[in-house]
Amino acid sequence: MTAPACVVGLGYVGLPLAAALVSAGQPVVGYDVDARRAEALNGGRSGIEDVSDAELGGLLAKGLRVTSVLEDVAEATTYVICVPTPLRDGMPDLTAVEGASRAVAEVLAAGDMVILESTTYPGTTEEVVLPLLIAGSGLTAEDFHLAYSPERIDPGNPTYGIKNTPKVVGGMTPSAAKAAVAFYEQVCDRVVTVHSPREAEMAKLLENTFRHVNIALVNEMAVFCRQLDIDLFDVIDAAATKPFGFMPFYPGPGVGGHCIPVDPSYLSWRVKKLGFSFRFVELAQEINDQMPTYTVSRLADLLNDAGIALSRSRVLCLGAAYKPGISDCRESPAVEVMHKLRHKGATVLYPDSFVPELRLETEILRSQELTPELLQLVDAVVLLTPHKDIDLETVTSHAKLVLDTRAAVTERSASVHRL
Ligand code: SAJ
Repeated sequence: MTAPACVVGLGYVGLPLAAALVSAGQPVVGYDVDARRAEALNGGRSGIEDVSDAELGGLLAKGLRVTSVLEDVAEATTYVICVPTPLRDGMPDLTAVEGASRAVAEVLAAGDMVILESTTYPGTTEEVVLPLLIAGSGLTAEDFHLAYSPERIDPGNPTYGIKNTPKVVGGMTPSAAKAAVAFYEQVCDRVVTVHSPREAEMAKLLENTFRHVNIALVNEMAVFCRQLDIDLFDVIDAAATKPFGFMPFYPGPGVGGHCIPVDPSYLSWRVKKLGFSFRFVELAQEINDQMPTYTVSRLADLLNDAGIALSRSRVLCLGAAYKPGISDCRESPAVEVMHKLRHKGATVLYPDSFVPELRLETEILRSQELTPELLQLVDAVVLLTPHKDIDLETVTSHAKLVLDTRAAVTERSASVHRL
């Protein structure tokens, strides 16, 4: 009988990993500090879009159990830590990682393996996790394997999942790397070993900093291209015809989610501790952070051209989630734009079939049904998150004015304007 693996933290990273492992025949016991989360999962309620309730039911039938009682995971021999690493006051917050490491240390036994997946700054595995595991278990570093492997879950991605996304692994020792590779080869088609946990930690930060900086580049260009009367989306599509040496990124109303706006700050914080400033990240953050404001000012200009004051306008914001196809509103630029519009006195309505309701300060807004009547009622429509279920034809045929921040509308029209 294969000893179970324990996935610590059953969120958008841990649950898909647990699902892949169970489906591959690896018994899994999930550990989550939130007893209600454990109860919901054992009751077949996933709460994660990438794992349906039906799929969860199948996993439970195959023996998956989730617990918030530490002793229940003592028999595991591999512990994979998949807990959040947010920012607090602009600085890395490793509270969850430290808590998970202390918990695992209590049940860690000689010969076990611990793998950290949470995105974090280089050195965390060796300088934060390892000491906590040793202190809490009474073991030495030689008694167990420790590795880092960055999560590469892309919520809502229909093409790439755990199986076909290469997995990067860095072990504290060659034997730790070997054990981690064998573990992930159960569920990943390709596992890539790097020199140590530091290179693996840095690989993830490079991936997301690369996106962050390149999105900022086109965001900054969007502002001056507008002044030059140049359609930057057109320019990017033209540049993207070059089959080598270019990768398209597109401007937008801002950068949301819990990866791109957050991960690069983990790196810039660590670099600052060395006495350097990571200027690319700081500049990119500054540019991306001002895009919601730019979006509102662009709308104000368009309304003004139509003789309407923003402060007395009714604005329909299409899409609230931070990207299409998901319900996650964390750091969503669309929500930021709605906040700013309301602060300017505009009346804000929003349809988003993925987000039934939204708290904006003290008010709860409910998602509206996107109808021709609603489109005709408002002074402007801002297309922020183009979910596939938004009928753009209906929007462009009934709306007086559309600010399309994502160039989702391809047909040129006098009433449709781009960022
Ligand atoms: N965005 C732009 N312009 C772009 C691309 C994105 O404004 O050209 C905005 C999006 O609208 C969104 C934010 O940036 O608000 C983040 O979008 P994202 O496509 O990067 O999606 P995320 O945040 O889900 O990022 C995840 C990351 N995956 C992991 O960290 C494991 C990232 O590494 C992936 O590259 C990304 O998915 C992906 O490729 O979809």
